[in-house]
Amino acid sequence: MRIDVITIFPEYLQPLRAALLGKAIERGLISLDVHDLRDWTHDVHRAVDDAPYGGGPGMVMKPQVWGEALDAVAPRTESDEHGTEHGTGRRPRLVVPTPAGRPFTQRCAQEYAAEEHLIFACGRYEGIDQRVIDDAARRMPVDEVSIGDYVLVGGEAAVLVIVEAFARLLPGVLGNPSSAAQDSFSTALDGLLEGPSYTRPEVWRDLAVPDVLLSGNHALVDRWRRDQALVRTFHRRPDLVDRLPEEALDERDRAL
Ligand code: 6GU
Repeated sequence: MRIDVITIFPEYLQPLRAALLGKAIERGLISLDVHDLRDWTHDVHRAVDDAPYGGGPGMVMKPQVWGEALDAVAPRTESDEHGTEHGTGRRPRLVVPTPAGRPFTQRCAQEYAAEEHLIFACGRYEGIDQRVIDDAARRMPVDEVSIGDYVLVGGEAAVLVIVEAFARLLPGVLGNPSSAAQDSFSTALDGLLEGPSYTRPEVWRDLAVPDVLLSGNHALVDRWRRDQALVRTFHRRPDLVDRLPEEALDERDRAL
């Protein structure tokens, strides 16, 4: 998979080259290019922002600079100019992190893991001139996404989060692929939160591991884990329980 990130703080994306993702890059599973937005400015000040039309606080990122940057990173194709059918090459998807975006979820992570080429456009200040997004949407799929109900200074930290979320789903990135299959929000868990985990020793600071986990009875262990997932989700994320499809709960679940 190819990943491009456009930002005014390229050094902020360095953590993507560390640890698990760094390994995936070294092994050629992911190619990562981080671009400095200011490379596409033409003035001595290398300005990327300007005052908002209509007034108000903050600055807005200029469309001309972003337009050139996106043209360079996602070159226009024949079909963009002539409206002809696309060849075999799939269009990249443009992802714009913004607190005003649609919620980024595990489902989005799964969708991104199936893409060939993702481009991340990191905005700062009050955001990017909307025409940049509208223009890009004329030739590629564009997602404006938020990673939660809080405001960050810029999209960079969100890109770290989003890339980490989908990259671990790529074949060969995780050492043990079944760990992703059993995650919180996974289909195996019906979208519930994962329950607690334990390892040795059996008793630690007076706290014992639940007996059932030592029983060797796999059916009982599975049932217990399911109960724990339900109880935890009910307490911490009642919204997730409400959204469960009727058939996701068996009689035993409903009794809890
Ligand atoms: Cl994706 N970007 C910014 N700047 N702030 C956010 C966010 C994204 N998600 C939540 N807050």
